[in-house]
Amino acid sequence: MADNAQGPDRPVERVMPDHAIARGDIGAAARLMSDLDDEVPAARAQLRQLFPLTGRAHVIGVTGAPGSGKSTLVDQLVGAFRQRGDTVGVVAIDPSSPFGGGAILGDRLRMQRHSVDEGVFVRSLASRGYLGGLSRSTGDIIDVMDVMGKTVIIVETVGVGQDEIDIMRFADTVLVVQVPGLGDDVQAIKAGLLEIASIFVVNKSDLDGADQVVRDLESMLSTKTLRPGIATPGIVKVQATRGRGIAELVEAVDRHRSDSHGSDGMQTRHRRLEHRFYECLREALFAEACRRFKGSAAAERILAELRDRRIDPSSAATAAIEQIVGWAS
Ligand SMILES: Nc1nc2c(ncn2[C@@H]2O[C@H](COP(=O)(O)OP(=O)(O)OP(=O)(O)O)[C@@H](O)[C@H]2O)c(=O)[nH]1
Ligand SMILES: [Mg+2]
Repeated sequence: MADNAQGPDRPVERVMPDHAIARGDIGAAARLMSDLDDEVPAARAQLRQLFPLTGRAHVIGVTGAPGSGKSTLVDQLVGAFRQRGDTVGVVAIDPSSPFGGGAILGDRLRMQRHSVDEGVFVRSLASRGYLGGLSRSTGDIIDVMDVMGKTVIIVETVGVGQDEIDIMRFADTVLVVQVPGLGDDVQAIKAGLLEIASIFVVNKSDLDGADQVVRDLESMLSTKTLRPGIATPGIVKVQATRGRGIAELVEAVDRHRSDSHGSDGMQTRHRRLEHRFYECLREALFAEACRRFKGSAAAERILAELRDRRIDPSSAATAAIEQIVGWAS
């Protein structure tokens, strides 16, 4: 934790709010998370105040196909990080279970060996119904855990869809879990996953075909041209059920972590923050534009022209913008 406190994201002159959550009040942290979920306005204001306390934790994203062993792996990682003195937050995102049953219950059971450990805080999030708000709630929870002083935060999410890729934008290190026996295709090679993977974890190495998965990944990585400045992802073979390969994986995470504290990593962190800013800006601008436009005389006129097909939607939008902010484009 000591080295985190001096991390590159923390200029010394930053004013640090004193807050119960930062002093270790777990109940206050849990309450803030629920209030953020329920969109209690005071909760957002509180998080705003706490923002200077964020940016210290190392955030690890874990993604991969359903059943690839992500939760088993996370459980092992929690054990390994705790053993060497890290404090750990876990965010488990479950896309399928409608009532917080199913997989989440499974995760809870698996995590039970850590449940009496004050150094571990687990929060499950059912993604059903969030419709795109998922990455914001995940970001909120990560921020609160960061304020709690967790030195490592692990986010588990199923490898499907855009949401998952967005969520991975919060992670400093992204583990993409692969397993043998899911067909010929290397499962990761959905567009985007290669771009976000820091380390490929080949799990279930006790099953036939694990070495083939490693070879497939190696050959894929050797032919793929990565964006400049992006390191080639490492590959680590593990058997999560028995903890085999976990020490090597932790080493690989550490290596990636120290690399990512260099100037490239700093840039990535800054880019991520800017990305969050632009997301907020887009939402706020759109809401403000609609507020000004709807019901105005200009809106009546522009929408009537659109309905008569005298102008197309894109020109109507440009005309609306001119009205709203006086821009011409
Ligand atoms: N043979 C073998 N089975 C494993 C290994 N790791 C996990 N499993 C099993 O794979 C199954 C799924 O494990 P989970 O950890 O729940 O997988 P998950 O990716 O979290 O699953 P979802 O969250 O539902 O997507 C369980 O039955 C595990 O015991 C492994 O290394 N070898
Ligand atoms: Mg799971």
